[in-house]
Amino acid sequence: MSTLTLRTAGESHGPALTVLIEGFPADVTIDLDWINSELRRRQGGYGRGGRMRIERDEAVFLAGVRLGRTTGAPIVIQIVNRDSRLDTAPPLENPRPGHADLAGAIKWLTTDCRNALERASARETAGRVAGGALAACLLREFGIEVIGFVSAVGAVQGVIAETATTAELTAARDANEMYTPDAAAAEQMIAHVRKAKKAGDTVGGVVEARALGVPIGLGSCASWEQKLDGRLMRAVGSVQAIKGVEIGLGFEAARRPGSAVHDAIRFDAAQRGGPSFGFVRDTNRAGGLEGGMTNGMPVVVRAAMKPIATLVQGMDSVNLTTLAPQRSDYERSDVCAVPAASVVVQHVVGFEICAALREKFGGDTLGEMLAARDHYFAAVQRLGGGG
Ligand code: EPS
Repeated sequence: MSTLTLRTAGESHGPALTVLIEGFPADVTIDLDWINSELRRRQGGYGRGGRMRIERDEAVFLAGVRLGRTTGAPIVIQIVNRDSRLDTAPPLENPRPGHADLAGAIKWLTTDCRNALERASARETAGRVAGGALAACLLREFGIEVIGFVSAVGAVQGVIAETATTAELTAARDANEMYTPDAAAAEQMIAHVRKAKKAGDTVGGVVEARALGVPIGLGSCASWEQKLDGRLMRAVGSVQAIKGVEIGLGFEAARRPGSAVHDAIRFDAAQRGGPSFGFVRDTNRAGGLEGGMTNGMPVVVRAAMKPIATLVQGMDSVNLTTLAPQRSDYERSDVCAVPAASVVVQHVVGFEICAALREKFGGDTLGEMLAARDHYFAAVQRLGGGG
């Protein structure tokens, strides 16, 4: 079966997070050091709170891997929580506006928001990063690279060249604590977070993921649920605190005429062997997706993250037992988790592209997938004038 799926389980302060991945092919070499370095990157970034000084996230493969390679069986990854104290964590009865507290407590018929907040916590994203980093080990075999970075924090907007290579973006991004390739903006972003922290407030921002080397034809226009743009938006929109997702120009496309939105097509024989098969665009306003399918250009997805819901200063709320007005509860939290979100969005985008790659090229093993890819590439070369 080639349907790639990822499920997670685990509470923020439970014993561990668990990830179950099914539909992953055999014979993919696991780059465990790199997976763990991505987990560490997710823990970092300027604006994180005390929890990240406690945790040392590491992926432990409990199933589906033997001698460093996948076996084709379901894969289980565990990430142990050091701050494991679920049964002694205090109840929370004054829901934080913006968190899952109120809706979760009502939904599960309790006045204690603890169960909902434990599962809704962004700690869950460690599991999605582990799964996405595993998927990246497969994407690499196809020459596909996904990078994530911060493009804005609050009103501070970074300027990031559309034509930069992943190596350039990675080097610039990793040179500052804001995970943004724009060094000058990073300093202003850090100052903005520092100011919010002093005020007992929190800040959000915008993150971007770019996938390079993705060939034309992943996803489908045949059926709405197979459309890759919709699947990417669902995956990214489900990341904790994300309130907006756009592909390519996104909302800006609505303001422009068609001639300033669509990406003209030209043929360049020198690029025939590449992901565009020579059907080149000089702009990428579509963000690499047309009709629910990849078009050979980089896939570009941006996400808006709202500020963290836990405010030191609190907000007006209501006690769920007394129904009297109360300031919302304060739990130890982050002031800004936008850098962490850039790592998460990078990996959920990578995972969805990997799922689309599995659907297109199928097979039980990496070798069969690569053979199907070669067959597809050769068949495309036979189209049109090259036939
Ligand atoms: C979170 C609250 C904080 C964050 C947490 C998300 O955790 P704690 O309540 O233990 O201080 O640090 O994020 C993570 C633990 C993580 O791994 O990203 C929340 O309420 O969502």
